[in-house]
Amino acid sequence: MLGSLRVLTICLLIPSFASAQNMSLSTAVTVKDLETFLKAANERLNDLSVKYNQAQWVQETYITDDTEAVAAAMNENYLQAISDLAAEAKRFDNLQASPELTRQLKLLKLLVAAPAPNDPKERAELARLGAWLSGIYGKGKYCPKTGPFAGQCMGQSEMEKAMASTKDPEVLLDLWVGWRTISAPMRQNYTRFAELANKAAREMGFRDLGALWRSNYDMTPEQFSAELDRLWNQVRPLYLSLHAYVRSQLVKKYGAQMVPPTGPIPAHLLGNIWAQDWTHIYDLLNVPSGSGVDLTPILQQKHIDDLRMVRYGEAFFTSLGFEPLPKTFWERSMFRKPADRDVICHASAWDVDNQEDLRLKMCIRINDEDFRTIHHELGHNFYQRAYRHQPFIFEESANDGFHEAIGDTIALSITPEYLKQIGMISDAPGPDADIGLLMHKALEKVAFLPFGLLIDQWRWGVFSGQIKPDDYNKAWWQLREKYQGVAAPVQRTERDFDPGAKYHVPGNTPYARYFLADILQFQFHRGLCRAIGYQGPLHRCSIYNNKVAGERLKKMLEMGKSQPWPDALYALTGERQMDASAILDYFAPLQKWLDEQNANNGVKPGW
Ligand code: X8Z
Ligand code: ZN
Repeated sequence: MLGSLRVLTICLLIPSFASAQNMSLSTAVTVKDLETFLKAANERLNDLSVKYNQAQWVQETYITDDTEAVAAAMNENYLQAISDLAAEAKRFDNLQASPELTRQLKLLKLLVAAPAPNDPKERAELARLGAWLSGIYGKGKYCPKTGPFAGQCMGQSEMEKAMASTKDPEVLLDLWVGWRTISAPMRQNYTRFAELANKAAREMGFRDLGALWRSNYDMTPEQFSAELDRLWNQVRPLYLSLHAYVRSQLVKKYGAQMVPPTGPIPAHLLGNIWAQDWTHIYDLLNVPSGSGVDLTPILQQKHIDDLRMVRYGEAFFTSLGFEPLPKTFWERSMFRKPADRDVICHASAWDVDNQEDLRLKMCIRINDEDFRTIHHELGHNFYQRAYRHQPFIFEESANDGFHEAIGDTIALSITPEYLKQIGMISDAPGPDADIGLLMHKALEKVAFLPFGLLIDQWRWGVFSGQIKPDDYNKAWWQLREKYQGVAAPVQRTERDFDPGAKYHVPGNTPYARYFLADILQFQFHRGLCRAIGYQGPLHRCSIYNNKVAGERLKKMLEMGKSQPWPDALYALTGERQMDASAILDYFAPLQKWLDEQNANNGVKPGW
């Protein structure tokens, strides 16, 4: 395969003495040439990506210097192939071909989140730094010296559990500061990593790496930025209502000294290391009803283990008409945190051979949150399998927000009625529980929105040079305050590197996808509920067991990235625009309630 590509490259040579006519003859490329090129490119990339997936799987489930080196080497090969192919593809720039072929050519350059520089030394350095950053995060542990967790050394998974379990502000502060000691050492290598990936993006013709990331949405990078602003402005009033109410209740709990009644909320008090999901402070919020169904005690009482939790997730998909997961999924996945080695606990879904070798990697805890996260991850796996017949370049979601939204769409169907149907509970709470139910969901989904947005606002600033290394942390906290209305509980300096305490920064995973997914999942949910003729409130709709919904979903998933995303969105919802009106519809009763509470308590939204 490499040989045939080299032959194609040779065709590029234009003899300097060629006449105009000869030139057009010798450089003329045909649609047939393009087809041959793309076929070979898809095969080569598929082959190298499988090798990289295998090495990366081993690295992430067994972090050592050696597995890091092997993963870096495989990544380097894959990156090199993309750079070579992107360069070769230039010969087809002026060729008129079908939209499908032209799209593959365009997407070829956008396949990776960190392209490789042309210089082989720099390429190797970039791959090494990428593996090092991912490894240092996975190995990162904080060992409190005092308090209830003294004597334990905690990685991401234990930290999440600890932050969710205590309301003691001193303990929370210690954990919050402690977790950020793992990221300070990343600063220098992250700076270099960003520099190299940026250089490569420029060599490929993009303004910077951020522009490359924003070019993957079937519109210009500028249009995409504007699109995000539009969506954010649609949901911002809902976020402000929630923020104001939560802050007023935290003032009651912790006092106005600690929580400024009109200012940003201290980031360590929201029940989560990054303040991105606030569900764990539900019981501080004085909501008149319970939170709907909390699965944590139910799973524990019923002795449902990690494997069975995954089986429940699979059963939802099969109820829609999807094939069960392959046998190898159950043999090769990692469901449990191994006791004897460092692994990356942050959950992820894999398709190692880009066909059937689906896997889940997760340190499952037996609780409500992980029950939902399992559905999130399986959404990736069922998507991956649905588009496996596409050429490699199209083996992706319509845009990256779609990939993140599928499992969450399914999880929106985990309604009390569904839980009753599968025997998890005996009675579904009635409409008087709705505010509690919606509040619980809003603490997950609405609280997340500005967080989903700001991570890449920061990275785009870093990549464009607008945010200089000397201001990394300062700019980070400015964005945290601007979008989320949260503040660092203690002074931070440029010796810290707080963005690195979030997996996706050292892992170099673009993050705008999660913001989009947060909007899209409600749009998908509304579309599917309409398609099955459901007419009640959206938060009580479940598509469980509905083959009509399953068929709709499958149709979109099978398209992969072969069509512009508005076409995929249309296939599922009949709509062509990403639209936050569905998330607003879903939470409308809660927003009304929040606004009443805020008005009655004299609480003004904003900070
Ligand atoms: O990273 C994830 C998934 C894997 S794609 C577990 N999520 C984001 C996060 O944890 O920060 C899901 C929600 C947002
Ligand atoms: Zn995901």
